[in-house]
Amino acid sequence: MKLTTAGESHGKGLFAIYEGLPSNLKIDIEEINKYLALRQSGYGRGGRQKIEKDKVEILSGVRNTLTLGSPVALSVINRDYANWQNTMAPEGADISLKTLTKVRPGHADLTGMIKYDQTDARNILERASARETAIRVAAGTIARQYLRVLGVEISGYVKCVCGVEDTKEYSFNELERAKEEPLFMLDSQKQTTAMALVDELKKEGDTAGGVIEIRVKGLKRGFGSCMQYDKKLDARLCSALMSVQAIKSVEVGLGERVGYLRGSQVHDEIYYENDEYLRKTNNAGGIEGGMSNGEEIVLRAAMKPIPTLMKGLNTVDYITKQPCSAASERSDVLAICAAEIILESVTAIALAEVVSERLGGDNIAEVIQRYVALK
Ligand code: EPS
Repeated sequence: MKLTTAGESHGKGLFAIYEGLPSNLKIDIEEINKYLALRQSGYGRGGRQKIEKDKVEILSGVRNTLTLGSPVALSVINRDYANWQNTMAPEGADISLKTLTKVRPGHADLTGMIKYDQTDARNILERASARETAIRVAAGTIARQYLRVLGVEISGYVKCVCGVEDTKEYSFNELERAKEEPLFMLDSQKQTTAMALVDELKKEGDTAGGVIEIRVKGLKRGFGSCMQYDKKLDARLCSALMSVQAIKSVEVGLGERVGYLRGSQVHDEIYYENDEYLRKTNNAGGIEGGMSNGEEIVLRAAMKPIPTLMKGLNTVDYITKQPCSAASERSDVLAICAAEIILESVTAIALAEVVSERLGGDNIAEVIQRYVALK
C-alpha cells in the first residue's frame, strides 16, 4: 500500500492517492466524514475551523461503495480557498497580498525559505501546515475499515494537556467515550482544569500541547518482523506517528520508563493456559522483537505547543534582518483532539500497510481467509 498526499492549507483543497487496497472492501463514506468532523473538533481550536466543514469526495477506485483494487483518489476541499483565491490561485495570483517574512520559531518557515530559495514563508508554510492531516484522516479511515474486517480496532484518548496529566489506566472499551468529551480526556476533573488552563493561555496569547495514547486491539501475533530492521512493527508505527506535524516524541508500552526500571519490573512473564500463551502484564505495549505479540498495542506521543503564538515570539524579519515579533494572524491555542484523531489515522495507515505486506490478497475475501488461517 502507498499513500501520497498533496495540497496547500489555503489552496483549493487536500488530495490523496491511496494505492494497494484490495477489491471489494466496503467503504463507509459517512464514517470518513465522521472522523473528519472529529478532527475539526475539540476545545482550543481557532477561527479556521469555523470556516471549514471537511467532507471527503472519492474520485476514483470505488464503485457503488466497494473498492475496485485500483488507486483510490480522495479530495477534501478548502472552503477558505474562496477567501485566498486572489493570492493562492495556481492560474495567476497577487502573491504580495499575504507575504510572511517575520519567520515563526517552531515552524518550517526559516529553514524552508533557505532550502527552497523563497523570499515569502507562505510558499513553505502552506504545505508544512497541519491542514494536510485532513486528507490523512480520510485515507486513515479507509485503512481503519480494512483493518476492521479482520477484527482490528484503533482507539485513543488525551492523557495530558500542558502538564495537566491523567495518570489512570483505562480498558480499551472505556476509550470510546473520550470522543464525546471537549478535550478527549477521560478524567473529568483533569479535563475541567485543562480547559481552564486553555482559557488562561488564550487570554495570554499563548499555546499548549499534550500527550496522547493510541491503542490497537485485536491484531494477531507476528505482524512486523525480527528479521530486518526496517520491517520492525515498532519502527514502522513510531515513524508514522512521528510524521505528524508537532509530534516530538513517541513511545511503545512503558516507553521511556524502561530506562529507569529493572528487567524484572519491565518484561511481561509468559504462562500457558487453555491452549494459549498468556501474559499478566503488557509493559511491552504489544510488540516484542519488532513483531506484534497478540497483546494490545500501546503507543504514546507528545505534541509540542502550537508554534504560532498570538503574543508573538522574538524573531528576525527574513528580508530586513531586523528583530521583530513573529507573525500571527489567527491561531489555535491547542489542537490536541485533532492530533488524537490524526494519530489514530496514521496508525491505521501504517498498520494496514504492514498487514497487507504479510497477507497480500487482491480481493478482501482472500485477505480475510489468509488472516483467519494465521495462528
Ligand atoms: C495551521 C494554522 C491554522 C490551523 C491549521 C494549521 O490555520 P489558518 O492559518 O488558516 O488559521 O487552523 O489547521 C487547519 C486548518 C486544520 O484544518 O487543521 C498551521 O499553520 O499549521
